[in-house]
Amino acid sequence: MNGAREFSLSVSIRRHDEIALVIIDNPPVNATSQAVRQGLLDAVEKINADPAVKAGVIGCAGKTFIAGGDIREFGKPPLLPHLPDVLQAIEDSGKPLVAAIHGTALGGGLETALACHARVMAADALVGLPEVKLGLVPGAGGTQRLPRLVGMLPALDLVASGRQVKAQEALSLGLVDVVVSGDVFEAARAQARKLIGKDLRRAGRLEVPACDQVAFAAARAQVDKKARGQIAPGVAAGLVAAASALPFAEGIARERKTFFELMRSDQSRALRYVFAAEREVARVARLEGVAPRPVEKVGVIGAGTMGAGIAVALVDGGYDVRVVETSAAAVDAGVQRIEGLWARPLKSGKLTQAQFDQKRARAYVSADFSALADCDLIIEAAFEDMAVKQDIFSRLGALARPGAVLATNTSALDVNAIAAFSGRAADVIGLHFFSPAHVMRLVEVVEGGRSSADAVATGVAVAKRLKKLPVVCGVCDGFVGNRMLAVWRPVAEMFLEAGALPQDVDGALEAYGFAMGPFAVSDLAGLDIAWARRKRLAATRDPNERYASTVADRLCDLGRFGQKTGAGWYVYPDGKRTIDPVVSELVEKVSAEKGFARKTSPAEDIQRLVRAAMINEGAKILSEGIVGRALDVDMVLVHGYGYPAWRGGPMFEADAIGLECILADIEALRAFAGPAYEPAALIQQLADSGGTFGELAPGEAAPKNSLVES
Ligand code: T1G
Repeated sequence: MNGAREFSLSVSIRRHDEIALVIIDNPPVNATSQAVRQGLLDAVEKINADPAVKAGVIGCAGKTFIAGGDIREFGKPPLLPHLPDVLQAIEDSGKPLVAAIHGTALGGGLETALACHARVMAADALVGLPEVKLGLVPGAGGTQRLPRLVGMLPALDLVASGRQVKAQEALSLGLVDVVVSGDVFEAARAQARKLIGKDLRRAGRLEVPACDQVAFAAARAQVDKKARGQIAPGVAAGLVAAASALPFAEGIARERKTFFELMRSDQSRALRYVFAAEREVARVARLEGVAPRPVEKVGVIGAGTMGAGIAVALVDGGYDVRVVETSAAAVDAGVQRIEGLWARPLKSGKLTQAQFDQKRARAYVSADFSALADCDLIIEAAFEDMAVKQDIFSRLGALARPGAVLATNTSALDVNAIAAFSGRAADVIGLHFFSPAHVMRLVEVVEGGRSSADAVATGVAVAKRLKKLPVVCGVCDGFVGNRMLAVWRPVAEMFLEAGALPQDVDGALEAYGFAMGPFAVSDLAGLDIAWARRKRLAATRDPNERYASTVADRLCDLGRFGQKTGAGWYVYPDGKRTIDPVVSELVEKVSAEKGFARKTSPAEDIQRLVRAAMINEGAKILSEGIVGRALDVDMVLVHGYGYPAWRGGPMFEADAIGLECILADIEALRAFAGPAYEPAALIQQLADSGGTFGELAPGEAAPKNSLVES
């Protein structure tokens, strides 16, 4: 090495004394692309070849340490040098190499650090092996080096969950050696200096610490249970188990083989699609270049469950919030609800008392509507009743400052009608949050027929600042998510009348990977809400158009509104979901009344037809121009309705299965559920032309002059 500085494409070496500083600079997240791998390998060779250098520090430029393998290279033929070989060279280096971790060291990034001889971590950094979240396992030694450093049980937890670990936990696990709040590079240099001339600790050559086999088996069983159909966590657990059974080199070989097998799996393809879609969803072509309006102060109307959750999300996102209620009593209840949402993190220590007080001070709750006058954005989360909305939006039209964006959180009412009440429809959008609003990431940003582009862009920008996933959609009954639910939920109920029981349908969909089946969800949400909606719609809808929820109506007649009344589709002794023979009898009675000869349906039929109903409605939503891209539909279902992410979402899955097959499923659905389930023309067209939903250009499926097309 000559001089103080040498460069490869993305890796440079800087040297002032006997410690060489290896800096990776590969924006945006310093992924281990081919140039980085080659640069690292060259750096290790140079450090070992230069007698003036005694040790090295490996760190990164920019906001983060290496965030992992380069996802853009996944699925393509791997280019030399392979990361495991580079890391082996790091571990085998005759001179000490120390990782200087700031930002996030994830996947291949943490594996690089594990191959170093010591790790220094910034106090606010995070480390983890999130590969299972991409349907993969660590592929560069993570499953073999980690157990040797931290022990079998902690390694199993980290590898199978993919969770990120904070500095203090990493230190106490022995995952890192030093945590610093100051300059991480300086601390790493000091650590490297200490190691000069010492016996180096090489993770791959350590013994795996002994582990209680019974506890390990129990932890593995827990991993399988939690995975609900996802392959990678169980496979990752198996690799950790192999670490104690096989020599290091054999463990590494097995890990690598498994990594490539999973890379080719449908589940990994789906999860990588979801990763990309989560980042793509907020980029809407027609909003490109449209500046959002500046927002600092946000008003929230209503401090019920939704309003309180929205207020907390806004404060957490750094906004000043004014919440208005209608009476002193409602203000008190609202304050309690808002404080209640911060109570748990306060109790667990995630939030200090000072942080709690600060947050609390940023949410001003009052019964004074005029407190909204200087807000930049006002989100109405009041009762779902058009007369209530009319009153609020006509008052807002007069009160809100010019240029303020007015948003409704309605989930069921017409945003265009609500906008009209304000007299300034260009300022009005929908911001449909999902409950609990401070937790759920999905937000449907509803673009009314007269919404201005910058009002919509403002909704997107605010949602992004809240770290949420904004899906821009047009106005229709239920927008994307609830509209699809309104179509597939009745199919679930039809299976009851045909011969299944609630636990059969829930069991089939939970086995499919949904977090909860529809009847369990309905017990959680309360049966009364949908009941009220059915009664409201019954007046205007053709009763034959879709299935009327007879069993659900009977349960409501009995006052069984779900968990809050202790009984609904199930009963809940000690809070545990339990089958109720009363419900079974009721279901059988309704079948008999309607003249159905009950016969059980295989779980596969339930899964196939429910999925067909979703895909069919998703296609209609696309071809009406309610959303521009199939990924918009998928993000709503995955993030708002528990569709298993490892299946990618209904539209992605439809493409993966093949639209010919899906069309046949929809025909079977129509035969089962009636003419309301007419196949969408778009699916037929795509099946005929060999196209897919994923290949459609944004807005391509929509009619000319629709919102998404323009
Ligand atoms: N490869 C390529 N690009 C990546 C990337 C990666 N690993 N991670 C992020 N990006 C892009 C992302 O698409 C976006 O680009 C931009 O960086 C900013 O990301 C052998 C092979 C690091 C915590 O799973 O968790 O290692 O969309 O918007 O909120 O075992 O990105 O703007 O064009 O998310 O600040 C394991 C995935 C890989 C980490 C930053 N690693 N990334 O979050 O910004 S598997 C991961 C993240 C592996 C080895 C195997 C987050 C982040 P664009 P962002 P952020």
